[in-house]
Amino acid sequence: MISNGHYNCNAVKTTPFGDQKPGTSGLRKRVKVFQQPHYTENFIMSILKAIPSAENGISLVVGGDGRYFGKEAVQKIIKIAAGSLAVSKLIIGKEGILSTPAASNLIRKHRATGGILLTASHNPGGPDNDFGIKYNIANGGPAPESVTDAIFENSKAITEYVIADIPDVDLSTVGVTRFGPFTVQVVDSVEDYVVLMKEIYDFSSIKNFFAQNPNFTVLMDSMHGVTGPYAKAILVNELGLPEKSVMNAVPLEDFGGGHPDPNLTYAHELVERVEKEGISFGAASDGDGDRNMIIGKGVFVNPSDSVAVIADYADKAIPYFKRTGIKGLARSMPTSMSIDRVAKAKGVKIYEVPTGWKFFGNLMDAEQLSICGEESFGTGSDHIREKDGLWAVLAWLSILAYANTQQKNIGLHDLLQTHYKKYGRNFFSRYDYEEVDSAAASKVMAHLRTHSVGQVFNGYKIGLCDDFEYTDPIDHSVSKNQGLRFIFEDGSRVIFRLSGTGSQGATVRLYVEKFTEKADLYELECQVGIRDLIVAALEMSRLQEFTGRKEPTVIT
Ligand code: VG1
Ligand code: CO
Repeated sequence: MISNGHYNCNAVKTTPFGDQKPGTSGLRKRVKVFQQPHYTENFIMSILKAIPSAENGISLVVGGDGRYFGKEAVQKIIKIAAGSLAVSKLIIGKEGILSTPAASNLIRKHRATGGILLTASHNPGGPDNDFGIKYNIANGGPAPESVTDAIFENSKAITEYVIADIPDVDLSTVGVTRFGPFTVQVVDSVEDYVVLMKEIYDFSSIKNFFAQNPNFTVLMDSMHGVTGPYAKAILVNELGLPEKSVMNAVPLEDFGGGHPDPNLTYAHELVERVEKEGISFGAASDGDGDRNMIIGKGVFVNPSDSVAVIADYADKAIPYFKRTGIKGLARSMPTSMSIDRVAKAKGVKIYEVPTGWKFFGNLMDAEQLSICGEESFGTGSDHIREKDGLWAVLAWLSILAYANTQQKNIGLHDLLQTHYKKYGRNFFSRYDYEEVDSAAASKVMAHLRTHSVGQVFNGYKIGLCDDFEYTDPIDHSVSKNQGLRFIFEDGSRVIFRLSGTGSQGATVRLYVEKFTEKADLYELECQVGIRDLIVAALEMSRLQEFTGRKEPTVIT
């Protein structure tokens, strides 16, 4: 037993679990795995050990999406942080709740050393589902691979962790609790985030737009994830929309049994209501509030198009970008090249990074990147270092407000069609094959690696193929094996990746993209537009034969 004169600390002997390797975005496992004796403690200790000591002590923001096991994990973090004697302060969201973007904002605002985010994002929650722990660094963004590798190495060598003998901290009231030199500050989860959004957007112009278009209806589905209170504060309290504009607004530990992933499959309740009630603007966000989906009656905004349209309008429709200008644009490799055309027209640089938001952070810190996105319903900017679901919703509302000052009655469908007319259309679709047998998934990838330039599949001739590799232009770190990429001679692309966020078996992601400038294809249903490319992809991967799957789990 050790004492710092204020409380006792107990060293607990432990042994490593070999599987604590963070994936695309933190460590995600079944709750039951995290509930094993020492499992969560080992990982928290491994994170703390990877943080360099700070002169005035380490300060960390802590919070999560409210999923099952979150509150227990917060209390464990408090005790291990106090026990480390290196951490001087924790800033924790009330009830342990913080959306991922709100946590990113708090880290930056408080100039904290970093943050621990308790979320498995879009993965289902509850005792039989997933939990997750992610470490973010001082810029507010997910830790880069150098840090997650260090955490993994620590977890493989751990022999003990130290836990302070202090009582549980009351997370239900905002305030400060001191244990000698160690402070726990519980903060309002929503307040600072609303302030940030008001700095970025002109709320009064959005309100004006609503006032002048009384038939314009909004429905936001928080999917019982973390954004309910944030969406209410912004859409209802600030922008004056009726209370009923936010559905599934109460965060639940198991997301009401749903899969809190805002896509056409899992957000079907929203999709059905938008169609039935003729809603003009529908939106959904995921468990931790960093993803977004934008739809309207009869229209789905593909995330790759979404970031391109936002980038196109940002410096006209959004005060933040009127001030900062557009420094550069970026997308993850599988995301369609729609935004590349906007970058070209604007004369700014476009960056192509691997999948995962952590790859955008350095470019933003170096002031070379303003707006970026991923095809996986992630859109964001350099206002924080995470993707941001409600930010995207407000971006689209701002663009609609602006477009309607130029011409009357412009809706989502008009904005997309105008975009296609100006830039052409990138058909894009992603097929997910979830919980596939891991060995079968490896066979698919191995078979794909045997292909080479010049081979033809369903009429598509391979012009370039590689395993995507990225060298960070700022710190020159190299990330290898980021997805198998086939670019055909007509510029169409087919990409295969294994997911790094699943917790069971393997998830194979197949991405296809095809560009057209034929105006008669701008209204075409996307799946029809890419059908022949899907045939090529299935043929070249022999995916159906190896995995036994005839259909994907989710099509976006
Ligand atoms: C997926 C997405 C990726 C996203 C990541 C985290 O990763 O494809 O684009 O950044 O999830 O999103 P993977 O490795 O499963 O393809 V979130 O909202 O779950 O933090
Ligand atoms: Co998320």
